[in-house]
Amino acid sequence: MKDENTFSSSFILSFHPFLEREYMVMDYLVGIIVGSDSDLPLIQETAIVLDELGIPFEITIGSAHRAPDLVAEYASKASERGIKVIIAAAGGAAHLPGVIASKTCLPVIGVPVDNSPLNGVDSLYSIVQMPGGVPVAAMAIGRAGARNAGIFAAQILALLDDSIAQRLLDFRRKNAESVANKAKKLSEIGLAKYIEENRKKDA
Ligand code: AIR
Repeated sequence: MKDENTFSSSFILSFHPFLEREYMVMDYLVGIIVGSDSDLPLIQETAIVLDELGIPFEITIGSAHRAPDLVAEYASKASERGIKVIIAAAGGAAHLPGVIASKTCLPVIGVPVDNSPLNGVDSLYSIVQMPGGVPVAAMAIGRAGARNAGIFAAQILALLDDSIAQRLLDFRRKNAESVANKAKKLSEIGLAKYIEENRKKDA
């Protein structure tokens, strides 16, 4: 097993920073990389969904513009470290997923971060308009995209892993149950009360 020191110093985090669960470096199946630490609150959505689906992941910070060499090294070595899917999130001129895709044959999922004056439309265009030959799977802007990136990574991994496939089916079932429960509650308490209760929950 390679240890972290065979990689650029301090570039790989060996723990799950949000949920404080430890994973072995070679156990990681998904590599998450964000363009700035300011993207971490959004990408936490991805971390939470991957954790819910029982998929070990690493998370780190790079920048296609501020630290291009680190990003290139991360991308070119990810596969040999056992990573199967890379999720890259960036805002503004979000070239991170595309640059990573240019340095690896692993599937790359791009998440447009909605923190710019253009609210992530710039990031979406940067991610979605890849030239033919170097694909990136572009997710929706912001929170939905961050969540879907985790689910989409799991769907790729599930092709060769029955236990992940089963967890995805359970996840879908829970989603459907949650919608059905909401519909039931709405029919029981009515529109005004439902909205009022939701408002209280969000406050
Ligand atoms: N970014 C950083 N390097 C290249 C890009 N596109 C993005 C980050 C973040 C935004 O710039 O992904 O969303 C602002 O970064 P910061 O560090 O100024 O908060």
